[in-house]
Amino acid sequence: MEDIRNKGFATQQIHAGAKKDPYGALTMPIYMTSTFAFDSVQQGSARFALKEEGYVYTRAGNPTLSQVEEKMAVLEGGEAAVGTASGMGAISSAIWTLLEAGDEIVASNTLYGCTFALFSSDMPRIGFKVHFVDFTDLDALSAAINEKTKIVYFETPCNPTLKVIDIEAVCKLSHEKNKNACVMVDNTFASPYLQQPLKLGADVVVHSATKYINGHGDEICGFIVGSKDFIMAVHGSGLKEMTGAVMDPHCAFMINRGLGTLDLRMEKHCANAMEVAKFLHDHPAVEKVYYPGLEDFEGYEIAKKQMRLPGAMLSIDLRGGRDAVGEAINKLKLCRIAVSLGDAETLVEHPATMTHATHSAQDLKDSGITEGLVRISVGREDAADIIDDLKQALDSLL
Ligand code: LCS
Repeated sequence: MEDIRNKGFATQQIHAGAKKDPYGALTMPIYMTSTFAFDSVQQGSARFALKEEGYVYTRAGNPTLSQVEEKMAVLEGGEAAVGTASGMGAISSAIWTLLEAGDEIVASNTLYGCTFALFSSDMPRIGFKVHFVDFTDLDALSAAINEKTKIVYFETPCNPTLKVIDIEAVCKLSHEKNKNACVMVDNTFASPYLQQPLKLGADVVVHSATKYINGHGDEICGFIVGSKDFIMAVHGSGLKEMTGAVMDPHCAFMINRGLGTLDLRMEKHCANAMEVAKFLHDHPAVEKVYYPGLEDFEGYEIAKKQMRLPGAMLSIDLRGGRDAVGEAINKLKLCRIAVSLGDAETLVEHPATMTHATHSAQDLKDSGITEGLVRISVGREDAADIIDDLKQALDSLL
């Protein structure tokens, strides 16, 4: 469908990337093959030289992947996309494609634990300088960007404090300070249904598609979305030669299926999250609720400006601190104690000792993660049942 980019989100999430199948299959089959046979040496050589379109080897491309990659590109408003074996695979493949010796990175000081470890420990270990900044402080951000800055990297809302960063303002400032800087946004917490960073000036979007994009908690995968040239470069080096973190065809099939209901799932997640956030806001055992949909939350106005709905991730500070976390969370009966997010089940975790366990005490402080912080990925159960379960657990603290 040629004019798919002019259609609505629901139409795009179902039809984008659809291909004509030789047998008329409506659903894209799983091309579970490592390699593709050529009709002749000349054909193989032409494909390697990019002089003829067609597939060569699944690490470089596969029809089942192509469909879901085209769909993600359309949903994010990018020219092209590539699927990866995990969210970390997406982040590493994207940054390895860009970096040259001597380049510097400016990164948000509130990030998913493994992304933070990549930037705070692994990148410096191999010689790249990384400056960490609070991206809500535009003066500090401006001071950190220089002529060596190759990548400006952030998530919004941030994992796990839900800090909201003004995408448009950060992109404008970054490009003013260094027109060659690549602004890379991790859109995992929002999904393209809620927020489209490329339309606000970002150069590249990365995803842990393990989360809302898949939505069923049964795959580990990721995406990189950007310009055609950048995605070609990712295919040619970062992904193909450096990380090798390609998405497998079965996973691409599952993601294609998951994406067909993204809008419906996000509407339900967000409606549930708003009810849960309001309940938690008024509960006496809760000191603070971190949720971009609450008017008294710092990021409320920016979230309203750049997100369709405020998402379904939230965190709470318990008045009783770390001791209260163990006491209350172990009493949950319906909500599950687990990391990850975006699944049908409501998932509850303790960032300081789980997703952000590699943070030092200072890192936790800088990212705003308290000992009593509990993160909740509000699922798609009935809101009343989620609230009942949280209530019985929290009431035990009173
Ligand atoms: N980006 C964000 C914002 C994430 O939350 C995660 C994983 C990743 C990237 C990495 O994606 P993966 O390789 O796992 O697909 N976040 C997790 C979390 O908060 N709990 O468990 C995993």
